Amino acid sequence: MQMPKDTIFSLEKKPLPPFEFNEQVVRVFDDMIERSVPLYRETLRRQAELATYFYQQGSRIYDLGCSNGNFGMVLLQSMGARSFEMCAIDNSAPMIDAYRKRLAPLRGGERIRPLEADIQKVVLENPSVVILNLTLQFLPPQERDALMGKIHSALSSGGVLLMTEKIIHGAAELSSLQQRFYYDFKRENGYSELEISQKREALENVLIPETVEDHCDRLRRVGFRKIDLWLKWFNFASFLAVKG
Ligand code: GEK
Repeated sequence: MQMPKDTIFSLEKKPLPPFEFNEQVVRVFDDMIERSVPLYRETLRRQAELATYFYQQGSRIYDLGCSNGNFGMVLLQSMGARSFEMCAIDNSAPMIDAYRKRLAPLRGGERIRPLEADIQKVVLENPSVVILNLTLQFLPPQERDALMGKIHSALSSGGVLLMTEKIIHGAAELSSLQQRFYYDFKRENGYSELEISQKREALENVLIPETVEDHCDRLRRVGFRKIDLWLKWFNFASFLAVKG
């Protein structure tokens, strides 16, 4: 099936509303994320392999900010016939609706349960794997420690947190260099100057990125000791953190 193309910011919008995960975004989400996040599919594929490796039988996987379920689809492939339980959470009703529709025809899809909820409020029950992809960045910075602390204390011993974030660099010059390569990447993927600048403006104060050091400091602060930055592309970083 042809994926609907993301043209949300192709015409000038005045005033420009802040970005939100509404029905319009959900309809074009796969095209948007693939053209906006470098190495998106590669990251999900390796995370699914890591999740399969770290998953402890009888425990749960949580995908926090699961959107329409792209991680879940790859996880089903990676797990094969193995039994597992995943709770996939997002507070956008149209995202969860799209996820449920996608799962319904899949054999073994009942191993995943999509849930419309706020990741800051849910109780995490017995997780050995937590996925947090491109979602912490949408929480107010002062509320991030609480979520990460909750994840660390809920994880079983030997459990893993897999997290991807858009980042900035602490040195202004290197931050601009990262931005430059990122906007080139978006141009290469067919986004116009207007689309790039309107999306940037719509995300201002909605998506607040931090540095790699900020993330590692927080991971340590909440109790993680084994931390790896396993993938980095200019202003995108994927971490894994194992609970000792
Ligand atoms: C992927 N992980 O495809 N509670 C629940 N969900 C939230 C909250 C919250 N407090 N805040 C934001 N979200 C996915 C991509 S997208 C990233 C994640 C992007 C949800 C929000 O509704 C959206 O679906 C998701 O977090 C962020 O790998 O599109 O840039």
